[in-house]
Amino acid sequence: MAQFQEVLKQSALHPKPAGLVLQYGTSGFRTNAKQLDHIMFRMGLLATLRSKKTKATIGVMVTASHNPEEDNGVKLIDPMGEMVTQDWEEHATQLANADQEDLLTALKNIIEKEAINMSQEANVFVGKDTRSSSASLSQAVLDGVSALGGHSKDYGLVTTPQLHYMVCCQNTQGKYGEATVEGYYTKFCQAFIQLTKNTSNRTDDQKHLCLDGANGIGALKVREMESHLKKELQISLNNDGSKGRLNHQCGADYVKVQQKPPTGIKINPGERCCSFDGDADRIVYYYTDSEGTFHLLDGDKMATLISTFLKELLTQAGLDLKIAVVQTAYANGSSTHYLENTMKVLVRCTKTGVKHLHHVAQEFDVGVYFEANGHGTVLFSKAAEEKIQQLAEDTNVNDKRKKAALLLRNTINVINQTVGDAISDMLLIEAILAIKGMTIQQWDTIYTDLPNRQLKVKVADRRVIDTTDAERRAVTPAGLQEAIDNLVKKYRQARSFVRPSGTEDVVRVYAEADTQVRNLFSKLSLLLILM
Ligand code: 16G
Ligand code: ZN
Repeated sequence: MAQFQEVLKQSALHPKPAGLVLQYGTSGFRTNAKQLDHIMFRMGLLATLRSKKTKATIGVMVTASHNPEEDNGVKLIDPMGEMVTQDWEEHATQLANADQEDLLTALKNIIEKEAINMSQEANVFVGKDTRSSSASLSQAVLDGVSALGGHSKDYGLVTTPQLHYMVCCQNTQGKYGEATVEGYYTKFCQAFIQLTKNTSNRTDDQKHLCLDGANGIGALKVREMESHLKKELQISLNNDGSKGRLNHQCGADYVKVQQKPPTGIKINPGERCCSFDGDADRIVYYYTDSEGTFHLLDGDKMATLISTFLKELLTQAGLDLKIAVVQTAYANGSSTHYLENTMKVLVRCTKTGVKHLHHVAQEFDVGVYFEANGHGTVLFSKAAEEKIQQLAEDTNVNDKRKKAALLLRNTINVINQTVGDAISDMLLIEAILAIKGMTIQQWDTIYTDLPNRQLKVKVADRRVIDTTDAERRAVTPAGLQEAIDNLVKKYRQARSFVRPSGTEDVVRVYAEADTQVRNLFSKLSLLLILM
């Protein structure tokens, strides 16, 4: 077929370096940008096939998130704006690793296996972050799409969650919003303004937020969005990309891992600050107190604030909807304890990686999911949205219930339900703090984090560690979990686990305990070295 001839011709312009093997990991392909040209072309091909298969628009995002500038990566987005399904991750890995001369065979295998009708039309949305390599790499994706005769729309510079949003809008015929950057700002900012409009005692201090844009795409997009906020949120933007390097000593990942503010930003004591990561799908909040001590409010603190707010509104609205919080093993034990025992909210734990959390959150009427690292959102079931909508329109309910229903409706509209979104999460958190008249310090004292430590260990083969129970227990190598258990039980409120990383060739070690965490951690490290 002529189509395949074109693929062959075009693929010669995007050759695969011999011997290079890459895997579609937790967040797609990610490595040094120099190794990715052929991957991008092939993901253009694969997205086209996925579009034909699903008869819907598919997204391809070129980004390496919080990785250093010299890296890049690519992820596929499914029709409803969610991560591509697991079977297709396997197709992605196969296609990526086929030798140049076997590319057509690999492609045809997928077509056959998935019974794809090649005459079906295909549409692919493409977006990219601000890395210098992103321009040519996203062009390679576009080349891949056109080689298979697909139609593409290049959104250029967008955040990862913005591209997820576009895909969802497109495939729901605009019901979720308009599939443009302008449509995105309008939807989320309008909802924010509605939510904050009756918070008359909100002071100027509460309207002011200090933001670290990680010198990335998020900073650019916040600038574009600002006028839509009509001064209801005044953002002082740092690390806007005009001087510093992407993610260098700044951004959500740096702040979370280092447990300190980004370098070079002047923060006044008590000032409310937040950091985005390099593609703006993660956010963390923080402040320093009058003694100069740094306080981090991570994904767990956000999940707690948001779920508490939603639970209160559901109760006021008299709606019997099932709400749950989904966390990973990295969630601080204090947050889980608070949610389960004080808030009486159902908590579920899943494996690391957004797709796992998203999937479990879909099981509930209202599913709040957050990774401790600041990636998270809230999902509302269709039935829940309908009940809230009905109540908001009902003229026969009392003021209290009506008010709660209206707040819930606007809360739904300020949330990007397709994926964790730093911009949308920021607007949601800011709205909740405004409505509750709460300072960041008050939010921080809802519960106190247990001291915790994280470490990565280089081992010969990280796959020797196999885990179960949402990565909280090691099954192999034999004796490891037992040794950890024996250590942990000597400390109060202690918990520890090891798991192989899904993004780096290392094993990650986590431990939390009361004041003795340092002691526990050094013993754990010793244990792993000896294993
Ligand atoms: C990826 C995941 C993130 C997870 C991290 C864990 C997505 C979009 N991102 O960045 O959710 O926390 O991997 O990395 O799923 P690790 O396996 O190396 O600890
Ligand atoms: Zn990211």
